[in-house]
Amino acid sequence: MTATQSDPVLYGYFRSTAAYRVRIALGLKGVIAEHRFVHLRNGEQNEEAYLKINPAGLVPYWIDGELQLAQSLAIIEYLDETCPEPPLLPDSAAARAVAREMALAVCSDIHPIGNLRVLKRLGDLAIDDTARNAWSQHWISIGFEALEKRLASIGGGPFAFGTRPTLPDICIVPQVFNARRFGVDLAPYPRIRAIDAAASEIDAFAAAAPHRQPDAT
Ligand SMILES: N[C@@H](CCC(=O)N[C@@H](CS)C(=O)NCC(=O)O)C(=O)O
Repeated sequence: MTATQSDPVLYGYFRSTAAYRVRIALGLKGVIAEHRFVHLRNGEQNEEAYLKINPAGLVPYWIDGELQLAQSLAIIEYLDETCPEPPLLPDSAAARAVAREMALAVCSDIHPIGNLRVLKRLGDLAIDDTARNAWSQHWISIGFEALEKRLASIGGGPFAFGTRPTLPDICIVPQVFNARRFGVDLAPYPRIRAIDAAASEIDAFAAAAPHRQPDAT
C-alpha cells in the first residue's frame, strides 16, 4: 500500500540493520509509513539537511505527527504500545524482561561496535579492510555465542519465545543479515539460524529485507 501525507515517516537505509528492525515491526503491525532514504555510504547522514532532522546523524528516525523519535528499540516499543496487535513482547513480565535482554544484546552489545562510523574511524586509524572485517566478525561471533546459549536456555522455537516472532527475533534477523555480509560462520548457532529460517517464511520479515527496499543498490 502507498503512504499518504498523514502517514508517519521512517528515515532509513536499505542496509541499516537498525532501520531493518523497524521495517519488520511495521510489517508485523501492518502500519503504513512513508519511507525516506538516507544514503549512509554517501555520507548523507552527516549532511546539514539530515542533521537538522536527527542531530545524531543516524538512522532510523521516526516522525509521527508531533512525535520525533530516534533509536530502533524506542520506535518499536512505541509501535507496540500504540498498535497492540500482534504483541511484540511475550506474555509474562519475566519473559518480557528476557526478551528485552536479548534485544539489547544485539542492539547495545553487538551492533554499535560494527557500525559504519566505527569502521570508518578504524580506517582513519590506518586499519585496513581485512583487519576491519576480522573486527566485525570477531564481535558478532562473541555476541552470537552468548545469544545462542541464552536462546538454548529458553528452549522452544523456532522463534525465541515459541511459534510467533517477538522483539528478540526482530533484532536477531537483521544481525544475521549483517553477519553474512561480513562472512561470519553461522554453523555454531543453530537456534539463531532457526529463527532466521522461520522468519524468512513470514511476509513482514521478507518484505523488510535489504534487497527488497527501493534504495537498494
Ligand atoms: N542504537 C541505534 C543505532 C542507530 C545506528 O547506529 N544506525 C546506523 C545504521 S544501522 C547508522 O545510521 N550509521 C551511520 C554511521 O555510522 O555513520 C538504533 O538502534 O536505532
